[in-house]
Amino acid sequence: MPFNSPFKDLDIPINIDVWSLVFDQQNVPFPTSRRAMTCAENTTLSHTWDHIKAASVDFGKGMKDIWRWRKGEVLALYTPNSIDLATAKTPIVTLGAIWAGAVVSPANPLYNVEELTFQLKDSGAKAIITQAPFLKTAVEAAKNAGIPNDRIVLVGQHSDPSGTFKHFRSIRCVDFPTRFRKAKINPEKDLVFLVYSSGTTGLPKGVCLTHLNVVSNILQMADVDGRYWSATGGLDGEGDKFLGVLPFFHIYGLTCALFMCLYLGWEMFVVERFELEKALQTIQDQRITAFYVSPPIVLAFGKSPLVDKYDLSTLKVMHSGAAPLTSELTEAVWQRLKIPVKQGYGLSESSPVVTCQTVDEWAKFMGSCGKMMPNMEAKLVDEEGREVADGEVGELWIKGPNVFKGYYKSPDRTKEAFSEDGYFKTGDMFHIDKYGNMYCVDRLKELIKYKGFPVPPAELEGLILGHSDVTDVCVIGVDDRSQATEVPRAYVVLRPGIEASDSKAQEIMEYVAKQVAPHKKLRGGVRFVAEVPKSPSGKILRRMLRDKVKQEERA
Ligand code: 4UW
Repeated sequence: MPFNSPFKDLDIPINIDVWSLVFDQQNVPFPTSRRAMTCAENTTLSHTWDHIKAASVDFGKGMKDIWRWRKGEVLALYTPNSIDLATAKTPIVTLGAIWAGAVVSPANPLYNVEELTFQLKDSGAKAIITQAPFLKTAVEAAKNAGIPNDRIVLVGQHSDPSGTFKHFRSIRCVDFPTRFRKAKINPEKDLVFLVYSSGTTGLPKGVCLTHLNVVSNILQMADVDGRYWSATGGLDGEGDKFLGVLPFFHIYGLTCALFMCLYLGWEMFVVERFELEKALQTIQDQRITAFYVSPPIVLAFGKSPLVDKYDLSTLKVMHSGAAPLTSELTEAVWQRLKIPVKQGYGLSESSPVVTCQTVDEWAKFMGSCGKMMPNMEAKLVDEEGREVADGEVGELWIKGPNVFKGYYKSPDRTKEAFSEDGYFKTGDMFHIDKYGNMYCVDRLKELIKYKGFPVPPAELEGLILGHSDVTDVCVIGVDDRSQATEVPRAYVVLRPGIEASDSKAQEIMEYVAKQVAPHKKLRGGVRFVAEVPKSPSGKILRRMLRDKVKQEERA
């Protein structure tokens, strides 16, 4: 029998879009003129909730006026987190674009020209937002994708001295701004995000998330996790304070950090990227009470000697997700700092949260990813799609209002991703206990996760096959416990006559590094093999190789 969430179902409204959920709240239960987002490194740079709301409308009107923006057109974001005051900032741009009816497609700012070009072309983006340090790559990729220069827009402190590229500030409507209205959204049909994920087969594809998907997940998380926090009753009566380390170009950061904080009125201190000392300093100085992280950050808190130099006594909880977290690490942080680390699990395709531990139960069910979100239903199945017996491990299949409708312009991949009875096949292996706690034990699909960031093995294999000395290759993720992450490793078959040597391995690693974003480098190295395991139909049996490596490591 399929099982339901143990939480009480929520009444999720089907007629509200993401912008309205966040900003059109009746009787907002927190002071809106207070700081909502502050730059962790320079706290004089801060926005109130009221300002973010008003500035997002200004930007949305500018898009409609200057670009004649139409609902459903895609706006690409190619920038790290930013909130500097004098200029503008990804949260405002993101929310402004949503106000105007845009579909926002965030890209990792470390992508190179080819990677970004793929996303811009595939999504059909009509404009791109970036920052000065990323402009060169953005311009080349935009050119490849046919986006004109006047639709490449800068945010951040620097404008373009040549005047070729507009600054965010100039995308505003000066004459009669009242003539523009918020886009009319059908939350069940209209997309709010097109995020790129590797899915089960290894090549990136656009995940279509509707307004209803994202609204649902904000409300589901607000119900399960938000009930423990307060916008007003935390320390000093000010409310809880969050450290925003998750990137806003990933769905985990967008839904769980950006939208949740704005929706619930939590104050957030934003950092551009995670650096341990800066994070520790901010936690101490700003009296941070909670933050959402990925396992390598938990590792730093559990093991780094720097941690002892700071007063972290205000921190009430860390919430980890995006990759497996071991109980040893949770235990290490608890023994050392008495800070609970609870875990969540999710994927881009479910906007993203599927399960989440609560503050009450993290210690009792350590190692679990928690219970399923309200309004969700699931089953665990074997290779034939038959439900497994109670307590056994099976692939997790899910249904719920937060689960996406399909991959962008990919009916075949969409069909493969869903079962005939409408469940999305996550590609992750779970078991569930009698209380509804879910444990992620393995990954069936091909995806590799480096520090929470997806690395599609098929993409790396395609590149490596372009090396003239290589005849075959298989890329898998191997555990690097010292960093609490998987790292990609290539198993390479060399052309006859080419010697397998350390320098050849190095050469192949460098060959890949030159062509990919840094998180996709072959940090797990290159191993030479006589052949790559394949099925009779020629499909690479990555799982067989992974199991073999795991066995060797255990021996
Ligand atoms: N344990 C083992 C985990 C876990 C995991 C994710 O890049 P995507 O598509 O999406 C994400 C989403 C992260 C996330 C969602 C909800 C949540 O509460 C949370 O923590 C608070 C994090 O990363 O990658 C999806 C894939 O990442 C793996 C899994 O294989 C999944 O299919 N993954 N969380 N706790 N593996």
